[in-house]
Amino acid sequence: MSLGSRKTLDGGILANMSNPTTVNTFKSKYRLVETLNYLEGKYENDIARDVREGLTASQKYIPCKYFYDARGSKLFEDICRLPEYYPTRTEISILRDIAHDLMETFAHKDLVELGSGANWKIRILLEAAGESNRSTLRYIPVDISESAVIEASQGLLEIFPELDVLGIVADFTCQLEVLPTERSILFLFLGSTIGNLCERESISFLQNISDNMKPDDRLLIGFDMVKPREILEAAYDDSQGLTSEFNKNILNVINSALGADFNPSHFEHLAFFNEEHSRIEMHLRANCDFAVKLESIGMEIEFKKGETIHTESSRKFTRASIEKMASQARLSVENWYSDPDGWFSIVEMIPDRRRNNTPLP
Ligand code: AVJ
Repeated sequence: MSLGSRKTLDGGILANMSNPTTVNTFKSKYRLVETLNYLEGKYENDIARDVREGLTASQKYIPCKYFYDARGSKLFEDICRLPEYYPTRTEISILRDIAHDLMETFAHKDLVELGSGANWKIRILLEAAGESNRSTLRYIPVDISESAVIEASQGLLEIFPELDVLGIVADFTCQLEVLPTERSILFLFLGSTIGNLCERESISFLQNISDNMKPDDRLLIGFDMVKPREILEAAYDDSQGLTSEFNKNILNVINSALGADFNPSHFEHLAFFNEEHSRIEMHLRANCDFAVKLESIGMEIEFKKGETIHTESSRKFTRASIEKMASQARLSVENWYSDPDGWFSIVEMIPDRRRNNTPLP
């Protein structure tokens, strides 16, 4: 183990926690802008382990974080503009409503966006902050996609040259320790990205944030709410086939990361609402029998016609399920914002110090 490396909860080794690579440095009008990559080296390890585990399970699966290479991040942006994909525009309409109140006194603090992706949402908040607040705050986008972090930062600095940006390329589910803590933080976890974590993972993730929050810190989370099945399923199986392309792109990511020979045309896109687990599931279903070689992990995996790879779960929430999760994670709900139809919610949470870390019965 090299200096500064540590073991993660899941037994992996993080070699770069104190040694990020600076991947991009450029000058805005006022400042030097840096992007730090904490994933380098770790990503290759993780994807090999995750794919080996996922493709040998009885229900084959691939973790959905591997959707987001440069092409996958772009495809997701295109999905966000689809008429069927309501979450993004609904969340943005809520953000527009609350941006002013949220940002008018936001100065000398850090805005940490977990799973930042494109810069559409943060632009709304930064605009509402006004130039004088904007020149004292710092924006810290955290994303697994290096291209998304760099492009979003550069785009923002063109509009707001006075802004201080620190880009971080990291896996926010297990690398929260890399975040600076000197100043008060408003954490943003938008887009219902939390829906990608299963119940257990989301509780321990939120608990981890809660335990590390300082008294003045705040957390805003976006949740996609339960609604009629037809609306949910159309959002994940659009008529232009973009979601299908996005889903199949995960195979290209694995082909290039692990020297695999997946043929995406051997799979069909499948998306359905699993009511029991209150989640949309996306799968890739084999349309014939074949085998796939994964060169760099020395494996060959057989597929039978009709068999699926589970590529994503996207949980849908109710007010009750959110409140339950918050209390299990030692967070208390401070404010609740929704659109008129109740299709999406943005919830403000703070650590629940009263509970004093005693587990619930
Ligand atoms: C980025 C995880 C919020 O679950 O709605 C969109 C990803 N998958 N279409 C979602 C996604 C298929 C999206 N999240």
